[in-house]
Amino acid sequence: MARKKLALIGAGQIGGTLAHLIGLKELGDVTLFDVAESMPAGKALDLVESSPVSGFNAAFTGTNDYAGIEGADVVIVTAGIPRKPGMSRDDLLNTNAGVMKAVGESIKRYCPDAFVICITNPLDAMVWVLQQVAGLPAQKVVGMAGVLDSARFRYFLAEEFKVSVEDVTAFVLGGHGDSMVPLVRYSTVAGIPLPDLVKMGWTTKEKLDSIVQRTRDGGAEIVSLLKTGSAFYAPAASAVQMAESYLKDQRRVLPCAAQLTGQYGVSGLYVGVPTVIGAAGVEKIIEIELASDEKAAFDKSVAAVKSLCDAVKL
Ligand code: A3D
Repeated sequence: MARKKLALIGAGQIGGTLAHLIGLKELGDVTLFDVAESMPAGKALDLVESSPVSGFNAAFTGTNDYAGIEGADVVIVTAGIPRKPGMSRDDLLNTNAGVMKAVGESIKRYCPDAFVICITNPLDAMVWVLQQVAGLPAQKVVGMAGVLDSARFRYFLAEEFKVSVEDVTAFVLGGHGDSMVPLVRYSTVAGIPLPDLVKMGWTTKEKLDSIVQRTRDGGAEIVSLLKTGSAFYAPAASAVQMAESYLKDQRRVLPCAAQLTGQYGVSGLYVGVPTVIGAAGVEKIIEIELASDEKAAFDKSVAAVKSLCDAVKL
């Protein structure tokens, strides 16, 4: 069986880490695309030179030509610019929307059957632009944010309870930003919901509230420590989990930014919700019941996503 092909558009911090993880997991051959001259070729060569040591079989190519993504089975998009001093949020929004336009047109031209995962910020608006421009079915275009936000929530909870991260499940809904909605009621330790753990004396409501807030601020916490750039190891691992679920038809239940068609009372926008990712892409959007305070927080988050999309000028 021929190897699958994964195209990474943007070969920066996340792009390089994605390529390394994909190689180590032998998910397929990798093409790194970037506008920075020769840089993706340099990363590709460095990565393939690690393969004899790490013991994996995968081809890596780096290119500045979009034709290199031809026939890709999976495309992961991190291309874009970070906010620079003096730049407004709207400036960033429209600069990166322009990048998504070029990326989307190239996907449409070279690999219209691909499963596309967007990571570029502001995430919920960028994945929305990308899907429209590429013209791919919405179930083949998703945004990565929920897996990362949930992973942060899970790690903080595991630390609090002194249990393995593997035994903590957590859900974070809504847009990727200050208004994300970590769902305490649906988060568990080995199936025991967090409110029950408060009753059992394992933690307090105040401690859980501060963990929820730390989860919301998770991206900013890393940015302030790194001084330059933003998180890349955990974002890359999260997108690789989504790609793997698609390529291996694992049907993992993963929170992703998916296009809603009436679920949760929302239509046409991309918002973080629990999904099932399998060979057909987003095979199911899971609509869980929300309590009135959770619904209010979700609606506030959706309003923030909508205002970003309204500000996009293509
Ligand atoms: P960085 O290391 O700057 O990589 C971005 C790459 O995009 C650079 O190599 C650029 O040369 C390249 N680029 C710029 N313009 C274009 C273009 N027109 N076409 C192709 N490539 C281009 O950033 P990063 O890898 O750290 O982060 C990438 C993106 O992910 C940023 O938008 C971050 O804000 C975002 N991000 C999202 C999350 C989420 O959870 C959603 C988390 C972390 C980072």
